[in-house]
Amino acid sequence: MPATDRTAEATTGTRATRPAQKELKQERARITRGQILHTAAELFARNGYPSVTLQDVAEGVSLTKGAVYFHFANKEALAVAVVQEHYRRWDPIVQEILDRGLSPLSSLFAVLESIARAFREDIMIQGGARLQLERSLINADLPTPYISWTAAFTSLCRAARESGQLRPEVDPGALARVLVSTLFGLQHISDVLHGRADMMDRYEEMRDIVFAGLVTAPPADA
Ligand code: LUB
Repeated sequence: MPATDRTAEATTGTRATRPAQKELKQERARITRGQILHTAAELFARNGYPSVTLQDVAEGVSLTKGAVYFHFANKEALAVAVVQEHYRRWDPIVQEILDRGLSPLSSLFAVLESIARAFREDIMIQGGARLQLERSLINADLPTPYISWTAAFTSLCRAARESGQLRPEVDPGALARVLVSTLFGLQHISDVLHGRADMMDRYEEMRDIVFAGLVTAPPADA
């Protein structure tokens, strides 16, 4: 038992400490689960789903296999959790950008740039993306890829067109699909060829080329 628990008991020694101890225990379990997930994401990102074992994950977090099983029933469950966490990571990133109150086109560019940066820097994003590539090898229901970004980009493109920042003939859904395809492709190719070192350069060149013929004028608030 860690010192914190013993201390709490020694200090008060009453039933009143029980809820606090329970919270502490839950908090420790939450932290352990997060560590397992982080290590699993690293291993999946680096080695791919088929070659990772629960034993590798346990060793990576210095836990027994049993301790890992307490949190995740099997490797499939671990893969599902990494992919779910991949998608959860986007919500605060997008929210922070929308909260800036930029014009739609500037918001869209900021979101695209944040996605490229997250693919370069965030191991959970990287692990989740590799698992999605390997989804046919994973015997579990993973969230359907690409659809949530396609929907989000469609809204932003439509707003940018309606506010006159994109040419009126731009089809928001078509542009959204092109953006998801190119972002997907550029993060993958940057990973394979350059270990993601050139990700932001590839993003900027994609943005400049894709939008060159579509914007009515560069956003004044970028
Ligand atoms: C993105 C990947 C990798 C699309 O699901 C998704 O939306 C994606 C895999 O899960 O790229 C790029 C915005």
